[in-house]
Amino acid sequence: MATIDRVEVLVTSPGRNFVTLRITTSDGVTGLGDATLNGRELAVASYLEDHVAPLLIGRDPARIEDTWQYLYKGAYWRRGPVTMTAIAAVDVALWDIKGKVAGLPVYELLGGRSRDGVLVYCHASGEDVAALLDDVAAYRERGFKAIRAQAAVPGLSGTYGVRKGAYYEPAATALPEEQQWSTSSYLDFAPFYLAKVREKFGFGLHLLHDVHHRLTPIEAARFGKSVEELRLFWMEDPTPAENQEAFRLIRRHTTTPIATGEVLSSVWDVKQLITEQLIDYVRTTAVHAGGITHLRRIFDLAALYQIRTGSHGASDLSPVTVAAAVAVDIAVPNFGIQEHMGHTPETYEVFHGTPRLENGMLYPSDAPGLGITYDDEAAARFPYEPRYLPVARALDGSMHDW
Ligand code: EZ4
Ligand code: CO
Repeated sequence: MATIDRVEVLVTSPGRNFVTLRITTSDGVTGLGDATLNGRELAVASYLEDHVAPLLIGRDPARIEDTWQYLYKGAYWRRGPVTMTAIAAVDVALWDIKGKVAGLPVYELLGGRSRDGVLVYCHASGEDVAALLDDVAAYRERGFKAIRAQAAVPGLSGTYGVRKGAYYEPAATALPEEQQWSTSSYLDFAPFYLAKVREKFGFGLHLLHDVHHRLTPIEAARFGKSVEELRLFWMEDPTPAENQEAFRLIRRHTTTPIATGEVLSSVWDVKQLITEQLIDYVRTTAVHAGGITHLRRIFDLAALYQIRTGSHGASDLSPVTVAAAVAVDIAVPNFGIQEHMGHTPETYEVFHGTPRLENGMLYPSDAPGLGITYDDEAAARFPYEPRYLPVARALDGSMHDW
């Protein structure tokens, strides 16, 4: 029996911070897992280094489920993003190893392809409506079939989701940037620009929008109702999802589909949303919700309730997570859509072999395992720097959800 011989926690910052777990077996097989928790990176690095690595040495790398249960039940303290991201990194690295040992891509181990490729949505944005429309046009030119639209709310400093340069990176400052928020300005403006997108491009593209946890249930209900005729693919995170029963109220008022779950870490965190059919798409990921093993458990529960998948895929999820996501997405029966922002050229200097993007679809690599390799020399050129996500304050100066 091969054993786990070496466990390394790799921290690098090629354009943004990434934490990666590398497990090496006694047979010399390596597996990679993403452990990046944006703005709280070193907490997960320490959890892995100080509390998980010593438990893995000497274990059988083939026993993925048992290792998952050992780390989950063994922690005693349940769930939470730091624990679930650490467990995820181990789980994904072990799936990578299992694929390499079998000589098969991970999606083959998950039952094989259910579809030819994975539909993705990209992020279009603009400082004003004209800039947003130009950005949507540019993404359509590049072949994207599904596009998320966000525009800067007039009069507010720093709206979520609006790109400044070539790449959108919200965690860009050494201390949290303070942004402004006004619910009434947003509710007046967002339906207006989403209508402009439909007016210009028609209904031949999937249109998405991220509310980013900013509204109360009744405000979210009003928003969903006001954009109903625009037939959004979804409105994302209309309210902070830790209040799962809040979605009952939104549901009573609107047929606009709802997606949520990017900040949630376990099946328990989405159980009510799924079993009461309060959402249409579940956005949990392989990195923040316990790896491939646990994500499949969530997606299988969702399938029983005709809820489809729509995993988070922002650029703070490393190319290892993109590969893990595509392996799951291509295999599960209830796939919906996959978020895809891509990464900077610096990031691709460190992570090689990311899934191929063509005509708005992602295709998994046919390499055994997940197909990602980590370039240590390149990584060493990009040392860790502290970076925080922004915070949002209402116009009276009080804290709001960012
Ligand atoms: O703000 O990943 O849908 N995507 C998102 C992201 C999140 C970031 C936070 O780290 O909401 O842009
Ligand atoms: Co989001």
